[in-house]
Amino acid sequence: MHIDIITVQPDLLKSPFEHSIMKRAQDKGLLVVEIHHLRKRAVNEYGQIDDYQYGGGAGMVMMCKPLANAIEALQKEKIYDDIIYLTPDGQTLNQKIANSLSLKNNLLMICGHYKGIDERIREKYITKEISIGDYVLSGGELAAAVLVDTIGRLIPGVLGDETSALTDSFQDDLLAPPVYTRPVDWNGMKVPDVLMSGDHKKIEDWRYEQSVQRTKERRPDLLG
Ligand code: 6GU
Repeated sequence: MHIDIITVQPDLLKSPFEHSIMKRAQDKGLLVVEIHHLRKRAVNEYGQIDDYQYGGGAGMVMMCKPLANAIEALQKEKIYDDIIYLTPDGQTLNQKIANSLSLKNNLLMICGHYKGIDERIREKYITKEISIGDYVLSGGELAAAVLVDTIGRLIPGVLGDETSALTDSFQDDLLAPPVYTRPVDWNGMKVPDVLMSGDHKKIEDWRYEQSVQRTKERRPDLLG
């Protein structure tokens, strides 16, 4: 998968993909992430990419021309399955959306700042609008990092069996069960006997029950 990201804060997007599973995905050649600095498309020598909003009001709006130029330059090289705008008024990200995006080949993500981007860019180019939750971030970069991470780990071949995404919380609308490692007795707190029984069927049943119980207690909304 190839993911292009257009941003005015390229430094914010350096580190998130240089570690752990995102690094492994790129090292294996399964994921390429390319950051594109919108400032290179500025309308003047001062690096301007935003302007006051029509109708008045506080906050700047990202202008059409720099964004259109950046998007169209990238579209000359690739056909995008989706052009995604990260915005608090988008569809709230969940595992189902992540699963479906993980099957795409080329994605373009646009990070907004200030009051956001001119509505005409949304109308003309954007095919999906995604929010990562009901709170406000200073810009779309951290949201883009979250989106790339959640998609990237689902790309076939990125995770080995030992870290299979299939057993993650939310994968079947259930939270993950509790997990334990050595020692068996930590200051009098013991690991549940069933996990040491060696009976795989029993362990599987126990984990499923724990998942259901945990989901009922913490996220009854997931059970429908
Ligand atoms: Cl995608 N952008 C911003 N600026 N804030 C957010 C968000 C996105 N998702 C949740 N809050």
